[in-house]
Amino acid sequence: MDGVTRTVQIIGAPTDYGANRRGVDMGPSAIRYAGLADQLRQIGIDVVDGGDIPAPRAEERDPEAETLASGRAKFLRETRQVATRLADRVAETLAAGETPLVLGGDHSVAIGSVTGSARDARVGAVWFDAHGDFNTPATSPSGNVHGMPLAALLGVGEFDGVEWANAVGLDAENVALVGLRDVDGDERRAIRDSPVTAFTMSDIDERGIPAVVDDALDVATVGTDGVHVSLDLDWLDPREAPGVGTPVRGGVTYREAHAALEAVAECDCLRSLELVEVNPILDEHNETAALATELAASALGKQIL
Ligand code: Z70
Ligand code: MN
Ligand code: MN
Ligand code: MN
Repeated sequence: MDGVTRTVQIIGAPTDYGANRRGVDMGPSAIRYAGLADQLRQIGIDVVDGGDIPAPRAEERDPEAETLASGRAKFLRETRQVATRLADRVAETLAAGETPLVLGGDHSVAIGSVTGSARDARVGAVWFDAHGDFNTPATSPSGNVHGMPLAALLGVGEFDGVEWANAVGLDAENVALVGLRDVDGDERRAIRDSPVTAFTMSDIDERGIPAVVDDALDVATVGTDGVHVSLDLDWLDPREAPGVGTPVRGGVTYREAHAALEAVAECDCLRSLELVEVNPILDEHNETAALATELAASALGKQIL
């Protein structure tokens, strides 16, 4: 992107049915309110806010959808509907030469963002998250689809047919998870059996964030046309990011997070970006949304000097 002004298109995906707590559907509003568009304009990016894609609200859902879950995945029909719409929007945005910046919503929206990003190109993915997001309806302890998007995207497990979820241009060999510290039993086995590369918090402790993120970006760029970065705010320590549905102690610090996303900018490989799991109801003075905004600016090239 050197010398070319990047145009970023903001796409809100206000879902909460993939998560275990209400409120994450307000993430797009909170992140916009924190000044996302202005902060990106200040670093010379053209910003278009494409608004929110329609997402079924809790009150409009089939009240039985939770119990009629297929396998053990709640609201798969809603997930599929939103993923399909979002995939189209992301693919159209890329076709127009713009960079999609998706605001969740719970992490189930990633099924749409990645499917769209990997529709007409070979894409790698870097997944900054406390969780593996590698459960399937059969292995999930909760039935919440936000714990399953990577499995769905890689065609692992049975999701009422996978053709709608499976990202054509994404190979497991080009997926790197970074910052794992809360993984379920069967999920752990699935990650170990998969060609994905997983870096845990122990790896970060031992090697430091620059080396780990450099390796993750290598995994995601080998043989691909670009990288999708999925940032679950629960990746950070809950002291820095309290406004998330599933806080897990022992996450990365504010400075490690910035260093990681600055490395993404440095890589000059960012194709699409998403910020998910910000829950304003659980937040303190919108600080998690503000942090998401800052980290997006770092990923898109903001420098201190
Ligand atoms: C657990 C599950 C989860 C958040 C992913 C948790 C999943 N592994 N939680 N992201 N915030 O229910 O599958
Ligand atoms: Mn996640
Ligand atoms: Mn998570
Ligand atoms: Mn390298």
